[in-house]
Amino acid sequence: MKTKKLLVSSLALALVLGGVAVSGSSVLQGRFQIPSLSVAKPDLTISDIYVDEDGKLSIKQENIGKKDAGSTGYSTVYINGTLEWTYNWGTLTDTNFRLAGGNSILQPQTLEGVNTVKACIDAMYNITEKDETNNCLEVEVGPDLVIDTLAHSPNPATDADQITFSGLVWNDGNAPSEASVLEYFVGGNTYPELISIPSLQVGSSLGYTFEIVLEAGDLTAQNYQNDGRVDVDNEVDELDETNNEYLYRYTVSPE
Ligand SMILES: [Ca+2]
Ligand SMILES: [Ca+2]
Ligand SMILES: [Ca+2]
Ligand SMILES: [Ca+2]
Repeated sequence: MKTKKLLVSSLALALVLGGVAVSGSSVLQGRFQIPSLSVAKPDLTISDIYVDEDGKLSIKQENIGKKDAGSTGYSTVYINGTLEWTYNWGTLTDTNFRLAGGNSILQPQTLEGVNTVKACIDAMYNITEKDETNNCLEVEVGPDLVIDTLAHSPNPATDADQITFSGLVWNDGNAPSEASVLEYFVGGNTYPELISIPSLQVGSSLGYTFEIVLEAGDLTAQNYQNDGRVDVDNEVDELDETNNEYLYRYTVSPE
């Protein structure tokens, strides 16, 4: 097999060299058409869809090809299966996405809740591209609150310690979340602690850390299970409503 490949490569090289050597001959150029194999083309794509920190739907248009795309073209945006906007590129102020290696963020309007957004670039097929199959992207956008990183201090704790429970609520989605309420039951308590969680941007580093402090002697020595539930009143429509609870087990020992 190696020998065969080598032979094919040598033949291709010979053809290329032949093409260069006889580049003055229109007959041979027409027959081999070697130069067309290496012609650079644009490759337009939608590389990301999200809602930004100001609540605006944001669509990243890019040219990942090696050649600028022409100026005539259209992009379309669908919300939940309905065509909402058709953009004529000639009306856009930022058209860096047409340039090789360039990109632009298209922001139609603010968008709340959970929505399926589909965007297509070169939707009317005006541009010949290296790859015509990567021009549309569909993404479900919305917030996703999660409760995480539950802990207690000191750990291990005794029945003579003041115990601090802590945890992190953060937004694992791709859109900011509205304000919500966290319900946190300590041990077998009948009534939960209710903690107001502010509007959260996307990312664990932008989450909200809460603390609940119990006085020494509030918990007797035994095993416990705390139960934390984020967005307990379901004020926030989320990409995932099934990941909002966290059970936290620990032991309080006798002093
Ligand atoms: Ca493309
Ligand atoms: Ca195209
Ligand atoms: Ca969630
Ligand atoms: Ca919810």
